[in-house]
Amino acid sequence: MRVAVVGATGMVGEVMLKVLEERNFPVTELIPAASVRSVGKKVMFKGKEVSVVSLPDAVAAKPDIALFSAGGDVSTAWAPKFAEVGTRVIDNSSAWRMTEGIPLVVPEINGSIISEDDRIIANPNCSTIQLVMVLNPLHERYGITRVIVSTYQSITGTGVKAVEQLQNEREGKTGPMAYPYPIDKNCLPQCDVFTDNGYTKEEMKLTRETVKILDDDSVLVSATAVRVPVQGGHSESVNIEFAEVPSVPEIRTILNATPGITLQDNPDINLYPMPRFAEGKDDTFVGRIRVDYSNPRAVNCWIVADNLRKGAATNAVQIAEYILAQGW
Ligand code: 2RA
Repeated sequence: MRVAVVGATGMVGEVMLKVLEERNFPVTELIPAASVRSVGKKVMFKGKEVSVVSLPDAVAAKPDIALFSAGGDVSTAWAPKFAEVGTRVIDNSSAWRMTEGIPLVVPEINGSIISEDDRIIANPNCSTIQLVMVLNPLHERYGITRVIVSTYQSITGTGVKAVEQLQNEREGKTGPMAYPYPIDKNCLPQCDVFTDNGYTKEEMKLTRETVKILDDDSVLVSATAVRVPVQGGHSESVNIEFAEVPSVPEIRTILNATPGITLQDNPDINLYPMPRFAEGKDDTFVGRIRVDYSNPRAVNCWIVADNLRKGAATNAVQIAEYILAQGW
């Protein structure tokens, strides 16, 4: 398949190339595309240097699939142009996620909503993906009524500028700021910008995308998104309320049997998920599952995943694999 990676020189774009290689996706021609300032740069793919091309040239190449991770403005402007030449676009930006008729997909959960006619498929937000990976099997078993989630998000979710800010702060240097405040030895209760309702865009993504993916607008979601000086992945403390009193042992059994989830839950040996050990892996890790003694119909848990992999690149490639498997 001819595969374009739009934003190939960015943090997620580079992981997309790595995941395509690792999973041996049948790429017959790679078309790395980026902004004008990156045209001519080289990316490595399968041991060979490939030149980055402009977006118009990438459209002209009529790729079968285009993986996008170049920001919402580029997706808004260019995804339709690729779609017009028959390309199936898998977009990692937030541009199309809540658009009526655009599938918002975590393949393990709702891959089947993708139809042969779909030309733009939205990849959910990283903190949403790891959350719904755990919520979905439990929603199917018990019915979820309410979710309260607090995230502890890696600076890699912001990008290279944030990684450089943390590095500079730790080395006692000044430099460009990705955040309004220092991030080292600090936590910022702000991921992305604030909206008019007092919540950040990240918190509203978690709230709205979760309901769309579970396809159940009766599920109530309340989110607080926090940026922490961590690089391996996002962590989430989640309180899940069900329509009936759940069984923690059964919840553990269900999650342990769910593809894409690794259960790490044994307080006796201090076993629980951590971003440092989730980094570079594709599973969603869950632990600290315990009864909420303030509400018999609720449990608490802790969810961790590499936000650049399952939270972005790997989920996008898995969508491409799903499409490939349909033989369209
Ligand atoms: C973040 N989820 O972590 C957002 C975008 N990657 O900043």
